[in-house]
Amino acid sequence: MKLGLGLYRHTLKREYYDFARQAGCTHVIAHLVDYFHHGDTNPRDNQPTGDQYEPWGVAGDPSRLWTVEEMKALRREIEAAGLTLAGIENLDPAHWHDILLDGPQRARHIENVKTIVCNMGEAQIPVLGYNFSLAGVCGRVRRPIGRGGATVLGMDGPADKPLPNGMVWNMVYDTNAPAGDLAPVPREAMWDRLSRFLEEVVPVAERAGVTLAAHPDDPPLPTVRQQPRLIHQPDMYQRLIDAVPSANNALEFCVGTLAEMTEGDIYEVVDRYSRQGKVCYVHLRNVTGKAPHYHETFIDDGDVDMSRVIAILQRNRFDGVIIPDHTPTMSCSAPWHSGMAHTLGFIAGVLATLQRQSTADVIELSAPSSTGGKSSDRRGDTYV
Ligand SMILES: [Mn+2]
Repeated sequence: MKLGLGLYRHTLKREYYDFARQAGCTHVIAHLVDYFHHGDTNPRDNQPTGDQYEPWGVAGDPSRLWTVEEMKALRREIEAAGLTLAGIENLDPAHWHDILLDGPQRARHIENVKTIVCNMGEAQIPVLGYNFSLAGVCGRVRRPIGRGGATVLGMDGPADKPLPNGMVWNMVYDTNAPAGDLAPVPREAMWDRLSRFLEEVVPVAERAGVTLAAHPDDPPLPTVRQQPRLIHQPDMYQRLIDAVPSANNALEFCVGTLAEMTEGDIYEVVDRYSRQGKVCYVHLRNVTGKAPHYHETFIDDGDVDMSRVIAILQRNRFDGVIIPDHTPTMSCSAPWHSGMAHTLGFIAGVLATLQRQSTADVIELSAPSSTGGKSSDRRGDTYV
């Protein structure tokens, strides 16, 4: 397992790379979408927040796709700082909104995504994280209710205000959209959109050497803003995987979102998907409660035993990157950095402990056993 840090577009610079290395990271996941563009309710010193129904910001230039040259330059500058660029997280709504909406520009937007995937392959960036969601990450509120009065994000109940025209995935893609709201999309129609997307793009990703990694719907509710969510219970990830079986169709495995879901046991869920080899990379975040009544917590302070989650991933030979997802902000002059450093330190500590245990196991297993040797069965088939 590798320790990484996710960096937003405006933080893709040397100062942040050095911070990542100092905290023990070897890898970076880069966001190229600028979620904060014209985002008046979305300050740049934290994860993208917005207000409960306010969008993060305005999407990018629809005619300007990420080029091979800029992605190569990014990979090289990250490598020059001593890190590896493990992947790019999220597509810009400007480039693919009509795939989500099944709109008139769908064919062009499919070509956009294929081009981006091919460009990534040429730039030797192996992973594209995405989130196939109409409402996106929205409906959350901020409260100073974390440990020590830390400000955290969460939900106080459903978020059903309809999605206005011109907005998708919590960003505005058309500032001149006519007044009105998007009519609710039938759930199966949305699944059909996802299946068609995968059928068309996965073969291109295979040839390009790029893995598509799907984030579950965060927050995970059957509907948000009256639009269906596809991955709002743990079992639904399997439908996505089975839609187009391929090593390049995998998961951006968000433990916090999965833990917010009302069904399933988070440890069994981690075991089930990592055992299949479908976990491409991991977002690690702790929470307390279940959607739509939950809030984010410090990594060591929520409902989930994160050391157990990491131990299950290790036992199933997960060898990808773990990044902190979101954290509460801390009361100091660098609220985002301190939250991240705290989480990274926790993960690094668990990884070091597991490494020490596995080394001890090897020593123990190679020594003559006086008890007839049941030690190789010690880990058994359970996910505990
Ligand atoms: Mn996540």
